[in-house]
Amino acid sequence: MTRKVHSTVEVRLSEEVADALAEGRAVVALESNVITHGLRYPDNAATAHRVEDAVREGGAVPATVAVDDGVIRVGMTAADIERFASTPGIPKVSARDLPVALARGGMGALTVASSLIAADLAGIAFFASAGIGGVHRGAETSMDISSDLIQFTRSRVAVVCAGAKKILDLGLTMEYLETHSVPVVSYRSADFPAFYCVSSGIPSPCRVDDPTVVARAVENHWALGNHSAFLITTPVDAAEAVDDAEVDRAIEEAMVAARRDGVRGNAITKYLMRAVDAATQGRSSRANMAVLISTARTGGHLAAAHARHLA
Ligand code: PSU
Ligand code: MN
Repeated sequence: MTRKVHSTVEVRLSEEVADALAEGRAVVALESNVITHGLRYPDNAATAHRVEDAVREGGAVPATVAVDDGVIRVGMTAADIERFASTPGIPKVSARDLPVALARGGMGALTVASSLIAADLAGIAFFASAGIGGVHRGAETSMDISSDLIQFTRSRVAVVCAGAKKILDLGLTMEYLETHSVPVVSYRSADFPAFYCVSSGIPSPCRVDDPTVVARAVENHWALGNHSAFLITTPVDAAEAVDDAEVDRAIEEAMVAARRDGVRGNAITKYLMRAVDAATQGRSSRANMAVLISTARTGGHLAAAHARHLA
């Protein structure tokens, strides 16, 4: 099924996603940058499938989003996922890169920010990913703030995540979200999580345990006229988490190496993640896979509660 939006941008929904949306069933959008720039092949392909299965277990239809052949694809086949996972050099496409990526044609991997644009255009209310971008450590001199945060102020999508990676400055990330009135609700947990660590050490501004209350709150946010995201956090299972101190040390070392190698801009996230993975002998990658799957399951469960609320 094909839909044209704003006359020049084509948003192509898979039949399953189009049917689910038409019938008011729950759909959860999923990013593709984590496939191409997060994990390595073949772990990335296997994880992308397990993430889709987890959304289904939660009670929703998964919709992985990507740029393919100059159109925004919403909902991908197993063959599409395999192609994205195994093709080297697919560009990372964040919000500002999207117009040129679509004009050029070819493949593009969508970040959280550009995935929210795709979800909003397709009419999908929920998105799940393990770790959002945020304010980087040292942002007071580098000015590096992920456009994920800016997009949260523009897209009407509920974002389910395990907080943000510890490679970021999580305190400043929370301040940014507060300044821009992006609600942050922690589902069945007290702290703002830190991706593959259960807690960032920062208490969440708000804990909610009832999925119906989450669903109502999301709708209230939009009913109040906000054209912005609603953040819901869910932490990694303690058994899958990595040790805080070990990750912190690895990050400090990776940041020194990044400065030495002159890495900055949109390449820094992947560089730091890979360095932390090497320093933890692959433990952070395994935790990364676990947290992607658990977040997707909770995303499916909350999207289903939201669809029931609207029914
Ligand atoms: N979180 C991860 N791994 C990732 C990313 C986030 O655990 O690869 C990606 C997401 O696609 C996110 C992007 O949207 O990094 C943010 O990049 P930047 O900081 O350049 O905006
Ligand atoms: Mn950046």
